[in-house]
Amino acid sequence: MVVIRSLLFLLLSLLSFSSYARGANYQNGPLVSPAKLEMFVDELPRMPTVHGYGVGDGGPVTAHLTIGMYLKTWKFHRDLPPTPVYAFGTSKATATVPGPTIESIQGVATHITWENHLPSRHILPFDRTIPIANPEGGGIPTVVHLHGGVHPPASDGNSRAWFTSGFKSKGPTFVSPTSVYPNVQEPGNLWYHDHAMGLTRVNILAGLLGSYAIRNPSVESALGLPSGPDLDRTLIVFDRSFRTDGSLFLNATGNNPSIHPQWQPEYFGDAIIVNGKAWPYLKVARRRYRFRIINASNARFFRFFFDNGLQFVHIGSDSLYLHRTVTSTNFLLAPSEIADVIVDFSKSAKDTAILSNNAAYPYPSGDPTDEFNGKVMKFIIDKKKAKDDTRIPKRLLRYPPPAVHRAVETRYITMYEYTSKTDEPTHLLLNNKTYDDPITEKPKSGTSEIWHVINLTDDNHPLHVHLGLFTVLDQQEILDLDEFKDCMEKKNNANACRWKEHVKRKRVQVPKYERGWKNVFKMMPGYVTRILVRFSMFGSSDAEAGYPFNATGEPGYVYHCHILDHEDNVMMRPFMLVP
Ligand SMILES: *[C@@H]1O[C@H](CO)[C@@H](O)[C@H](O)[C@H]1NC(C)=O
Ligand SMILES: *[C@@H]1O[C@H](CO)[C@@H](O)[C@H](O)[C@H]1NC(C)=O
Ligand SMILES: *[C@@H]1O[C@H](CO)[C@@H](O)[C@H](O)[C@H]1NC(C)=O
Ligand SMILES: *[C@@H]1O[C@H](CO)[C@@H](O)[C@H](O)[C@H]1NC(C)=O
Ligand SMILES: CC(=O)N[C@H]1CO[C@H](CO)[C@@H](O)[C@@H]1O
Ligand SMILES: [Cu+2]
Repeated sequence: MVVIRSLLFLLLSLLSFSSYARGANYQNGPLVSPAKLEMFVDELPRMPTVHGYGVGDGGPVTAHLTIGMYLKTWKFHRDLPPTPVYAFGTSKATATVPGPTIESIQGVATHITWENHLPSRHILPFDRTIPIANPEGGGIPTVVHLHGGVHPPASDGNSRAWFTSGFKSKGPTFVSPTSVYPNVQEPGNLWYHDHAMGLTRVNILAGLLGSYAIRNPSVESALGLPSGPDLDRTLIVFDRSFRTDGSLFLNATGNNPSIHPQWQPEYFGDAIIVNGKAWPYLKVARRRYRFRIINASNARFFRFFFDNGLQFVHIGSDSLYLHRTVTSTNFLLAPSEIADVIVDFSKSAKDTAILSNNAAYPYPSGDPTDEFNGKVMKFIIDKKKAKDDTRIPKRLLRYPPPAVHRAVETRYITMYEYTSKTDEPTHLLLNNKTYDDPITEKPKSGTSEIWHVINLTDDNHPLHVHLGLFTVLDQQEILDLDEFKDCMEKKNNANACRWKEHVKRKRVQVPKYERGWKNVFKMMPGYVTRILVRFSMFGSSDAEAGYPFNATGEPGYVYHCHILDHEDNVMMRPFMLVP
């Protein structure tokens, strides 16, 4: 039996690592121990800024940008050899990891032509047995999604709209290399990243991500917050492991190698990287700063806190401002969530502040953090107090509250994890459906819906809905979980399994800093989380307004778990808006 299994594994491995899948020499050399990388020796980089608008006579005008994806090397730490990465940039010479920060202006469209310049061998191992983009002509499929963006379906970076270098091969839903981002939505924080079918986790691990901000200069300057390139900083946080030759390490062996030769349910890296440097430092003045913190980890949650008790004043969550500021001493950020906070270093008794992390991994029931992944970066605070004429207003920007009575549809989204005989996860699905199963969610454009997200797994899954915005209404713990789970595994129907009789009356509220409109939320295991999703713009007063572009039609949008390893295999479903 063992022999047969080994033979089968060998055969599958050979099949799965066919010539183009097999990187030249990844996986060489032992892993770098995080203890070998001295912390706080590299300065926090500022990624290049690219303006998503041009200057016209009457003010900003639409810009047409070209951003490429390049194979190059990147220094993640003073003592690490250069690491082969995939980097976004306006040229190979200027490409960075993370990519350039794109700054757009509300109401002024940005057109971006995304170009793939990647040679055909991937720098990381990947799995060909999960649903995956499979180019006939070889090459590395990529497609860019602007996370948090409100844009037409053809510009959504649909997972099957991938393309390879020189557009030699294109996925079935590919329409155009140019995406149109109307920037009609509210000012706030977005990020762009690869979204190719079955390759998202490896392409992002390789470096294909960057931040994107939409600004409304007049509305935002009236708030009086810290602003300008020195005081308003974006921190893109992710975790990576390295080999001693500098290469990125991703385990080439799956947790169920006889089923999926390479896929593992969660990637965790040993080093915490901020703006492309492992545990960097930043010298700051003794005053207020604004930090837009993007969690771009594959699977690591972060619970951020300062070692010296400094507080965070939350002003935004995901892509929107909060209505009121919320102060916290620590907060939890799931993959792909964005926190927008003010930190006042004048309140620090010490001259240093270490941004730290204590989220178990996998969250919430995995290993505790250690001395390495428990630290993120260090702020070195100037001794003398700086002049500071910024302020933190109690009220920020107000958007309509969720109008539950206006919701036109109720849906149930159940999260299932499937395991092998040895109890190792093999794949995860939403509503027991694969990506290829026919579309079941067809919301009416310009309306709101109530979704009940039922998490029947042991993990916390950050659910992300493209295009829409949602507010978490409440979370109810499931009682008699085993009985309910049993029923769901037989019937896959929340009403038939009488879910209402299986939840605690007590409704658990979400933290105040997450009560605004969001595009990702952490779905607690063993809970039913109710969200109000709006597929509409904010109209005048509380009314819902339609999109100022055609949001219906092919290829539609998707909703998915933002743990990238889950999204790829295949916790992602399409949805289509209808008129
Ligand atoms: C890679 O994954 C396999 C299967 O889960 C495991 O046995 C092995 O220890 C992992 N290798 C490393 C270096 O983590
Ligand atoms: C980042 O997001 C991942 C995936 O959702 C999550 O596991 C991790 O805890 C988050 N990290 C931070 C720092 O928020
Ligand atoms: C889940 O999907 C599988 C594969 O399509 C099917 O065999 C099974 O009956 C489904 N389970 C439920 C409860 O619908
Ligand atoms: C929107 O696009 C779809 C698909 O391309 C098309 O069928 C439909 O007619 C369009 N609707 C409008 C109002 O243009
Ligand atoms: C059905 C199921 O797997 N439920 C899990 C939900 O989350 C709790 C807390 O993590 C677990 O204990 C349950 O097993
Ligand atoms: Cu997940």
